Amino acid sequence: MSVSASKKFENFSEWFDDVIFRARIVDNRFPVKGFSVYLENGAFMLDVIKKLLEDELEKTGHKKMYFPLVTSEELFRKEAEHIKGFSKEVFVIDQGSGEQKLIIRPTSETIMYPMFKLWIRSHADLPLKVHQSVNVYRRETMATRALYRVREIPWNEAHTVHENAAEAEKQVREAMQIYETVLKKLCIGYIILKRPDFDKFAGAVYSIAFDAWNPDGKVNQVATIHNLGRNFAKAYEIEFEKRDGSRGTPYQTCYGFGFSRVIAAIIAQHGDDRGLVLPPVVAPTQVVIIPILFKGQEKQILDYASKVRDMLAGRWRTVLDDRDDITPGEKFYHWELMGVPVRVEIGPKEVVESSVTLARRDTLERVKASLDELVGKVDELMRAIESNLLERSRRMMLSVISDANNMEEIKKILKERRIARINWCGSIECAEKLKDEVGGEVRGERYDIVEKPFGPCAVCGGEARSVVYVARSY
Ligand code: PR8
Repeated sequence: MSVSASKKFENFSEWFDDVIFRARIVDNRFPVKGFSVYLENGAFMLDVIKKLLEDELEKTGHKKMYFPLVTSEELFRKEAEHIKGFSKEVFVIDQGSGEQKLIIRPTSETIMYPMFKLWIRSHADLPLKVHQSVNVYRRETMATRALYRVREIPWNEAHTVHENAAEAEKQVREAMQIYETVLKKLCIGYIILKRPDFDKFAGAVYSIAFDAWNPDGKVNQVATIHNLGRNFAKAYEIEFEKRDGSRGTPYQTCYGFGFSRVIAAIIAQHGDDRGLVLPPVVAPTQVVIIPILFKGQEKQILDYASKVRDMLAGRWRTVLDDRDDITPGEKFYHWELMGVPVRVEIGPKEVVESSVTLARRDTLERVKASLDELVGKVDELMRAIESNLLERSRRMMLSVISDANNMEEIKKILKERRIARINWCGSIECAEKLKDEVGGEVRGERYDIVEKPFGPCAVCGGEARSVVYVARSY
């Protein structure tokens, strides 16, 4: 994949805004900052992704519940770090006439945990694992960006409570596997990083994050997992009777999966200058059949195309585009923009031969198949598209990372819209210097693999404590 020869890589913002609008994902013209409309294809993808994730959560014993949209100021203020992190970002409903103000959830810890306190009595009530797919609201002060940084955030949040620290630690691993499973199905390339302490979730002991590559070099944090230790349990007075009969404070985790950012990653990582390229699992239309009509043979061709549609429709979301007011070329253009994985072309030759011509969206390759082979061949193509997209995206993730040994090298890498891997002494001063002088954030060290420092701190030259990734972000 060439990093320079396309509009997507050269002028990402323009490409992205154009594609999400024309492919009917999002209309971002709603006149309130950070709020937008999910059009039919965006809404469809959102529902599919939600279902993929919820299935994995249910399989691993998470119970689905729905909690209120609001919390009270009193509940919101219980965990000191949490307030610090979120108080500037909340939307407040002023009810007037002396009634207490309500705070719209920026996340649901302060709404769920007072209920956990009521529900948890003894070790027999643990582990408690709940989740909900809802919108949360954050008055983002930074520039908002469709899907990437919004103020109405569609996500899934899961919250768990455990008897001891080891169980909570195990839960972090389980959450990681769940997110990996779903992101793999969507063919997304990412790295898993443990955030530096200064960037962890407000109130957490540590946070890990999934950073997905983006064509403009900014990383896209699609999901995070937080080990909360006992910080919230203490603040919300969640206690339980331990196995030995004594009272104890449980350990908690929470994790969130940002649906809009995942949609953004699918579009940004797989798309090309013709538009969307969708992994079959999330494509609203998976197969489009385009009849190439010739004078005098319209009926035979359309009848044959209908037969082909009937063979595929029960298996794949299939559309027969039999519009007669636009040309086949215009139809190709339209469905390529929509990212439909497989196109079936049917002209007079195919009717005579009892065959079809199949075109795959990811590589634009075309192959012929006989009608007998049709179903098997389409299945095969779908699998091939899925594995190609995954491979391509994973390769891209690795190829945008380069080692840097000093500020100059870091600057150069970020300028090339890439991610720098550096040795870091661990000091906040060096992280701040990076931010001020090269605009890069220390995103953290790898969580899934161990990486040992290979030189001194790239910023101050002092002894390095860890290998971290530096990038710009959304
Ligand atoms: C938590 N509490 O809150 P988190 N636009 C789009 N996506 C966003 C935005 C935004 N403005 N802000 C966050 N996200 C924890 C875990 C319950 C769940 C998405 O964690 O603040 C991002 O993908 O890290 C982020 O990783 C995820 O929500 C969780 O948000």
